[in-house]
Amino acid sequence: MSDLKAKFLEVYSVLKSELLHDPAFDFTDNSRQWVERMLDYNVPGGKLNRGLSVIDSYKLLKEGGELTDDEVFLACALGWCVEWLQAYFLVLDDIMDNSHTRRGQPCWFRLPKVGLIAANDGIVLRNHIPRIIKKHFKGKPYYVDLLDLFNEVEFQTACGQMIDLITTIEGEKDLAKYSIPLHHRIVQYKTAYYSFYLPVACALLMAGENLENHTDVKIILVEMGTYFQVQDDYLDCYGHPDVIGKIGTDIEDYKCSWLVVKAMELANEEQKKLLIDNYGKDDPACVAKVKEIYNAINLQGVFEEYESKSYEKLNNSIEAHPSKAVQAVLKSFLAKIYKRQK
Ligand code: GPP
Ligand code: MG
Ligand code: MG
Ligand code: MG
Repeated sequence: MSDLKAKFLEVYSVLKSELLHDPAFDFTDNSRQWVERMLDYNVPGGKLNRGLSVIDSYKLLKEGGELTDDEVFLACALGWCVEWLQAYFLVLDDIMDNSHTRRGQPCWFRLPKVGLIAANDGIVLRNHIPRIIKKHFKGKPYYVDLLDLFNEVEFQTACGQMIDLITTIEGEKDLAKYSIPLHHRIVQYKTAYYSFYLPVACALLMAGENLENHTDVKIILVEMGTYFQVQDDYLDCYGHPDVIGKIGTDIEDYKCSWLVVKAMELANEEQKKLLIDNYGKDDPACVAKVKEIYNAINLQGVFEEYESKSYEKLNNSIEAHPSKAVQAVLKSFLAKIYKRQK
């Protein structure tokens, strides 16, 4: 494990312990144990890319100067706020998507003792973020901007999740309405802002920057986030559950996935009809039929081409950016996700 990751995990324990002794609530042993178990199950078990990116980005923005212990702690705390946000979204997303596993274990709501208590746990996770920020950032000149950033990004994500869900409404199922512009709109909001823009925006605020001066960075990060969610859609079908830690449900859920949009573009009339008849059914035979068509039109090859084109395009946008420090932040991000398998 890298030193940075070890340090990051150390800060998790500090934040957890503070939350478990939050004076605003009169914890009993039982309720404290519940929160601790809920946090350990849902917060630290992922790749931690989003959280670690806050620290990486902050370092790069400081252009090589050593960070003080205090700066490292604060960057880690903000990184954890992003991970807490992610945990909150995933706990609720898994209920909404009727998923089975996450990060190699049953989804939290699938545990017999948990069930729909998970919905409230999601709310608790969400409320931990302003508590962490208040404890460690109140009094900083960027405190209000930080709270505002998290609120803004959460709102955009919730709206993205809403359109992801309402496009699948039973009775209005029409694959012909699934298009690249619709897909782009969904993934920009549901994934890109919180996964890509938010960590860098946190680092920019910590570095004393005004976010209004960085809309060019935001545009590139949102494009990168779109590419990341196309990979997620691809891995939902073609990733190995043991590697990605989750079992795909997009076909069953009638999701406006990049794969089905491309499939509808490339399929012949007969294949289109088969897609229409089999997509969105919770039946392994129907799912297998959809995957058969995906293979027949070589969607994997189409994805690989999309992947290298996106990489090239993003790289060009990054190299056109005037700041070398910002370029370094964006390049390190892109390198982390290019051709990812999980
Ligand atoms: C990813 O979609 C999007 C989210 C996790 C945002 C959820 C937002 C909420 C407001 C709950 P996905 O369903 O494709 O992710 P995964 O494949 O990991 O389930
Ligand atoms: Mg979802
Ligand atoms: Mg999901
Ligand atoms: Mg997915």
